[in-house]
Amino acid sequence: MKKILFASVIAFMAIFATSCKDKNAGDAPKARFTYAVEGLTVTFTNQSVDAEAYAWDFGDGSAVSAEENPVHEYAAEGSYKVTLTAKNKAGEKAISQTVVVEKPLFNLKIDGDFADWNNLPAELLAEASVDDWAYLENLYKIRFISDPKKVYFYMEFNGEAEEGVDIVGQIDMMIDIDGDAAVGMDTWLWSPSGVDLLIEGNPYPVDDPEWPSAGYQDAGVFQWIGSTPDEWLFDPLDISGAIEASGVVEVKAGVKAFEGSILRSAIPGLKAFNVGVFTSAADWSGETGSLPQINISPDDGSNNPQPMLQVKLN
Ligand SMILES: [Ca+2]
Ligand SMILES: [Ca+2]
Repeated sequence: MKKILFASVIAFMAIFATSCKDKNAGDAPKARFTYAVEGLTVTFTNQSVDAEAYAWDFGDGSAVSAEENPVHEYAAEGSYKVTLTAKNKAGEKAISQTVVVEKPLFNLKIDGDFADWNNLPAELLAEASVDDWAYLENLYKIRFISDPKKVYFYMEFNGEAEEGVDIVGQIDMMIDIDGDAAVGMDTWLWSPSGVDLLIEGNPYPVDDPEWPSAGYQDAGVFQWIGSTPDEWLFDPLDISGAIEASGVVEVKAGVKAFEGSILRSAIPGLKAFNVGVFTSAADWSGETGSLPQINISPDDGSNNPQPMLQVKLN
């Protein structure tokens, strides 16, 4: 009898303890997180439920962080076991995930400061400049480089205006994205061409009620839909947000430049990036620049187009 009574007391106490916990302290939290890797930097997003405090162990021997959504930079590439412990008055729960970070191929920021273009791996950089005898001479230099996420570009051009019209007011990037010169539009500017994609925009802000633009980030992206290589026939692709661009900056008297990037995943069917760039006056009155440059012979006037610039896609 005594034994039974004792058991009942225990049972009663257990029920009492459970109900107390439910009423006053709630449930132990659930620990959850997601993360995004950019080079050696990882941005963690906490998705824990019912937590009041956190402890992040980044798995690299660094100090534990109590931040809710920390950003952590690893000193070296590798694979790290990251543990998030979520806590509240009722207890704590931990969850671990393995995070892999890799050294970026290079560091470029789209910020209007072009010094970062001087420190890039030469084997990845594709560039072209103009000679002063070129037929179209106002686009001075183009540079392209790609990492697994983006294709970056830098362009330098005549920043002057004639009778109030910018000599370089439209910039067209013509791109062979399938690496097949036999598919796509042909041009007289480069050979072979095989253009499948066109990116066209003004690097300066345009205050036009019909076509307002804050800069090259608002450039139009178009897919070639012609049936014969001589047809200039393009359909707009809605990939808003895929282009990033700095403002135009004067780099020396009369010479202006800007930089930008294109998100690779936004371009359907991107297998190659062979590119030629031409510029037009702001009022579309004529072409003003082209790179790789047009080789019209000073001797006999014959046109000997160069191939487009081949950008290595890593
Ligand atoms: Ca920069
Ligand atoms: Ca093509």
